[in-house]
Amino acid sequence: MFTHAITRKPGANFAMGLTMSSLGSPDYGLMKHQHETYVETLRSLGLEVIELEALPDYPDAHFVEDAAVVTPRVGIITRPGAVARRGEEETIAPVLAGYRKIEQIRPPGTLDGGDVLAVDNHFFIGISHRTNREGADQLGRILQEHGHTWTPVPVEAGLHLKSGVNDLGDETLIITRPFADLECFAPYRKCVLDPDEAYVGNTLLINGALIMPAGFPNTKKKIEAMKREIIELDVSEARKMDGGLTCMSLRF
Ligand code: CIR
Repeated sequence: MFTHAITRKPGANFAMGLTMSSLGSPDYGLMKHQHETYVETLRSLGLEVIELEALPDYPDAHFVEDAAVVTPRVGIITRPGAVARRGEEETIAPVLAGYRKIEQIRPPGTLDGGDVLAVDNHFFIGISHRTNREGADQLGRILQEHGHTWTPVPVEAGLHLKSGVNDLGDETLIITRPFADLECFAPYRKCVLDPDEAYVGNTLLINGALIMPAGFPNTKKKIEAMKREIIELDVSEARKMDGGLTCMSLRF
């Protein structure tokens, strides 16, 4: 059960952040509104939300998920793979220190929290353009010291591991086809995404309720069959900046 979340308000310059998407330029007013709705949704699911102020020097800083990994036993401050984002993590450390013993990823390791998927006590760590093998190994060692297990996963497409695979509960994953074919995910049941709905791979499970991006009817139908509570949120503006539902909070 999650009881807390850390979020950060998007800054007025959030459109200056990194993006590979070609969905057009995002709108600040709409982003603010969508982010507020997101925070309200987390609160409505019983979480105490610690909302941090925007960081003008870091236009991607509202994607707080990348700055830390939190387990029931430990909080790990990352070392973001994108140089432009390095420094965001230092602002999360003092906040998380109020809730968890803190560990840290050190150079030459790089790691983005978006590459870390927890399924119960097991952690899948993506090796991507942002997370290198050294960063994954460091995180793996820390997790093991705290009684968790882990597996490295190659991320060949998309920004992060969690851009394409997330936990739906009951040993079921929502997953894109390339990830579904990997041996490490063989033990799980799978909701495999149609290629044109791959963005729903970034779906967020909070205490049994599933928050999914709005506008993906085929996947919604598949998930409805699982009898989950579904909350659809419009995250169009975060998507234009390569972000989504998991990226905008740290849950613990
Ligand atoms: C970036 O490229 O770093 C941001 N524009 C998007 C980060 C998304 N974070 C995530 O998926 N965990």
